[in-house]
Amino acid sequence: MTSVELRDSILHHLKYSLGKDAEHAVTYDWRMALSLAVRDRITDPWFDATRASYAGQHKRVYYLSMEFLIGRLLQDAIVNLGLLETAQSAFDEIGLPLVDVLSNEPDAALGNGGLGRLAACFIESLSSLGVPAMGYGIRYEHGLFKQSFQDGKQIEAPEDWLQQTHAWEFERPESTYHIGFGGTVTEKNGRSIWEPEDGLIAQAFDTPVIGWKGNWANTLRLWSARPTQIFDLDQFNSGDYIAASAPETLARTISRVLYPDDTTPQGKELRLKQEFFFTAASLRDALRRFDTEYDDLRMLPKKVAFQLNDTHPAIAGPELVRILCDERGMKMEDAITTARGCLAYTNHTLLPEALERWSVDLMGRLLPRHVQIIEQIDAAHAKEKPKRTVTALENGEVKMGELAFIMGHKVNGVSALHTDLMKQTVFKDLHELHPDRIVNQTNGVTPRRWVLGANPRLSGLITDVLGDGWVADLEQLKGLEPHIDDAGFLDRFAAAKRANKTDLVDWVKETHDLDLDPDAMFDVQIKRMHEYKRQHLNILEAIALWQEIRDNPTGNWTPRVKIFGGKAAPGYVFAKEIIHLINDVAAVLNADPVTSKYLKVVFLPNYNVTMAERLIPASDLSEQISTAGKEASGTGNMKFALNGAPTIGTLDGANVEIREHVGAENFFLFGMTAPEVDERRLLGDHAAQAIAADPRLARALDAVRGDVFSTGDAGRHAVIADNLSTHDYFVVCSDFTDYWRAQREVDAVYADQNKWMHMAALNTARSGWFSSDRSMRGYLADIWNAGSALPEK
Ligand code: CR1
Repeated sequence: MTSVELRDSILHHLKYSLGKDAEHAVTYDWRMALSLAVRDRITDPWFDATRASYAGQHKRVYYLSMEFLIGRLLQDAIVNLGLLETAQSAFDEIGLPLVDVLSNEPDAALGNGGLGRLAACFIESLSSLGVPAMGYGIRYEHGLFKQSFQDGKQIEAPEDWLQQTHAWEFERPESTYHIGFGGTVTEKNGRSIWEPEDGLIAQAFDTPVIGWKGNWANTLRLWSARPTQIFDLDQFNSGDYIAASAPETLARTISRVLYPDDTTPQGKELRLKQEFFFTAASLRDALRRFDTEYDDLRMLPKKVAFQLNDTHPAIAGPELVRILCDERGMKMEDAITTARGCLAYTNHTLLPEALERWSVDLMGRLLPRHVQIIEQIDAAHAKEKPKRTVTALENGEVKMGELAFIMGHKVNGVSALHTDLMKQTVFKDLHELHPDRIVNQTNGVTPRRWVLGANPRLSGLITDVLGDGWVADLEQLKGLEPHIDDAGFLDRFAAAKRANKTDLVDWVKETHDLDLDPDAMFDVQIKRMHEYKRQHLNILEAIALWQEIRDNPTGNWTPRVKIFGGKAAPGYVFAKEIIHLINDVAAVLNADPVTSKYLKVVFLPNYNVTMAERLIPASDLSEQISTAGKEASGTGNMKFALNGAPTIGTLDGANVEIREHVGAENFFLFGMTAPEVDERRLLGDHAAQAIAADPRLARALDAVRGDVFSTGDAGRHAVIADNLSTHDYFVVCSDFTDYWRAQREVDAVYADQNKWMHMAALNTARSGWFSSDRSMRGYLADIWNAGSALPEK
């Protein structure tokens, strides 16, 4: 496509799809017109892919996920279609900067963090690999909340990304399913029949996901909830307008927000309903597609793979069994075996509070037949493993992790360490019963978005040296290694980083009116706020460093900016306290005339995918400092390494593998290992011991406890100081001293820019293994037994 053709297509859409005259068009109109013009280019490959999937009778992969953190889609589509330069010239002619048009797009915030972003990377990789696949999820009207700060505290407001027309989706009014809740189960001729009492409609919205070079496109199908009866006219006519629209309001609630606060019984019920709603609709949809091609249900495991992204869709097990048995007449045992042949489960966390459990009371009320089926699944499992079995139903609760494990033919962890810990802890007993079921698939990230799209400067350098084959085969980055010492390579590498940092400095100035020095080290921790991720360890180190600089202001300090970003769950009080502390510390440090040239702290509000794309290419240091054993994998850690930011981190999650790949000498390791953490916790007073042994730590904690950072409201942050100096479950204090040591090592290396850039470039060259293409190949081979439908090259 030439830039003239693209320009004409844009102008055509501006006029005929948006009804705007170019003279009066605002940025929004241009962005929509460009999106529609680009979408037109996706439609043919998308149709071709669908036809090829049917024609080749390929096995289909269905990725069921509560979250798809897709972010902006326009630039991604343009990059994958190879239209970046074309779009650039088209807008040069139109007379508008393309960046302004691209940044007009709202972030689709249909996810919380890593789990949702992983789903988005996987769907893109499946398209790039040409695998017939589909993502299934919920079309949340308001995704994750919008975060802002007031007096340093987190304020939550509803996200409104769907206020504007979503340019990428196709509404499918004909693709609807009735989803039932409640009611009774009756027996007729030996078959159980569930007659739900309430119900609602799941309606599909499709977004095409185009792969690299536009060779293949898959669909992300998101379900929106609608009432069965839109409106009660009798009530309206009698004047009760609110009651008249109650059914609609109630139904819409299901697809309104991501993770409603489930600290209340209503919140819990809503969440379980959401999970069943999208899972049931997705299974029915996949079976409908199967029925158009095959008539023998026993073929199902050969032709269909359902991947459960965490336990949220784990109800798929009993629901698929119910459909096969109650509706299609299969024998219960065959139904269980067939369902298991299709299902596999990815575990993303060992944190007990995140492993879902539902009370049998609640589940029985909403899904009475499913509780019966879960009992039968347990019974069949006990028959299979009579000596010593494990059940999903226990003490009046349904344990969704166990259910997903028992109903999956494969269960995977998301990093080597996490998978090992799964075997030793949460699924120890089940693993002993089924030693072949657990496999590892280390996470990955898509190079199209996270290197090519987000970091054009670095990408340009890589392509100059290697050609563009690396984009679809990221391990080719290894080819950079012999060039690192070539004349000019490191200079160009450093210049790209420096220019990315300058862009960030300009943006921070413009949006937050803060002055940052691009020569300072940009030390970045961006991720959800959680005690196990230990943003408080990071800020404690900042406090200690500030105190030390004040003691010795003429010392040889390496200038640093600590940048934070991340949202705290609305009900997670302590995580919000940490945000408050970081903001208060930032206010004091940034206003200090003596120290602020060496140390600043910035907390950027409303961290999201777009902000990550801005920050990661401009980062020098990647903070991956979780308590060992707690971070299942991490994926941000991979993005930083790829973009040439060495890690300071613990031996946790995929950090372990990153360190193996980039080399121990290019990774700043600190802290206890997972077994050491467990052992340390056995000492009742581990925090007190650590504080007694390290005066720096004691002094920093005193500052937190006192009124140094409390602007007149003394004791404001005492909760944090008290927590850390008493039970300190996440062993912040016990890791502090070693963290401090590692940070000073970082300072020393950074002060030698040549050494630093060498290390940074090696991080890029050696991180190619962390592509989500590699992860997807692993799932295809070890879990799905499926493959690409594209002809071999
Ligand atoms: C983990 O915390 C991992 C992602 C994706 C998260 C993180 O370490 O990288 O999953 N888990 O695998 C999660 O969100 C509900 O659990």
